Amino acid sequence: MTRAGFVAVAGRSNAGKSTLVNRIVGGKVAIVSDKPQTTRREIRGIATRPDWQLVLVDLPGVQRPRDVLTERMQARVERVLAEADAVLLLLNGEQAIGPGDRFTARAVRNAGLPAVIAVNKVDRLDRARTLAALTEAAELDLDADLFPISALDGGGVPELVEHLVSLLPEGPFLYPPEETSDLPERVRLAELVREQVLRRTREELPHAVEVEIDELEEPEDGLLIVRARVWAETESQKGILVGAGGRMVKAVGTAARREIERSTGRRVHLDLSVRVRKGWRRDEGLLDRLGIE
Ligand SMILES: Nc1nc2c(ncn2[C@@H]2O[C@H](COP(=O)(O)OP(=O)(O)OP(=O)(O)O)[C@@H](O)[C@H]2O)c(=O)[nH]1
Ligand SMILES: [Mg+2]
Repeated sequence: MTRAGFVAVAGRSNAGKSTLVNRIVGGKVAIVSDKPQTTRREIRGIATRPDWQLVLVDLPGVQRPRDVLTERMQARVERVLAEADAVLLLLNGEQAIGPGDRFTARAVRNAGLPAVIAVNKVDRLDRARTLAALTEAAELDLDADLFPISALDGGGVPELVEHLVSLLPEGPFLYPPEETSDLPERVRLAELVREQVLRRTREELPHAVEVEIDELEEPEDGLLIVRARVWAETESQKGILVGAGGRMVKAVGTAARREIERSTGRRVHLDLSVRVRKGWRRDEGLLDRLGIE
């Protein structure tokens, strides 16, 4: 009999949730950055072995909602917790436990699901600090097993995966075994562009940017033409994204094209344009179209 089910991955922004999902799945299904609130959509990463299928639901970092975008992100977290088979609470071992972690721990307790806590980034901690982080995690008062891990180098991850699998119900696979993510191709490609924007911007800009794929064409075998729009909220943000003499948009475009080529195995022509759309984070219609539900 096989096991299969959903594990919601919750935790503060920057804890390393997307890095861990990518590590377990063995490919890039979610983009990663050192900026807060990188993940905006629920992303399912699927790992399949002969006798189990683990579907990890990578969630946006929990925070206090401040606009329609973040309200939707928060509501999404609650919905996913309601439907999962188990919850993994990921903590950033480099930081003390804060109100965000306690908020998530409460949500996990209320959901009444089997819970697991992993303390991440132990590659950056010595033994004493790892122990202190684990002790602090135990004080969250969740009935959960504790795992010290490094999503970055993979340390401790096999033990964590083995435990998560033991919490899954018996049943048939939920996705075809070769699938690693449930995102539509357009969203996946838009995210690869946004990742390159995040790498090159600071402060308010990462939050103000969204990317939409306008057109996807395959005029000949092995060639993919991608037209993407980078949305900013103000003219001055647009100026930064375009850069002096178009240098920024060019650098983003070159790096994103390489990522898309790697991910699709095709030759890619990427056409990027930067546009202003005031208040897109409050625009319900646009958020629907972008798949942020
Ligand atoms: N040293 C170290 N860095 C890590 C580890 N895991 C993640 N990181 C880094 O932490 C940062 C945040 O990682 P993400 O995976 O984007 O974090 P997240 O929890 O998905 O964040 P949100 O999507 O904003 O909620 C990135 O710079 C990662 O490279 C780890 O095990 N060790
Ligand atoms: Mg993330």
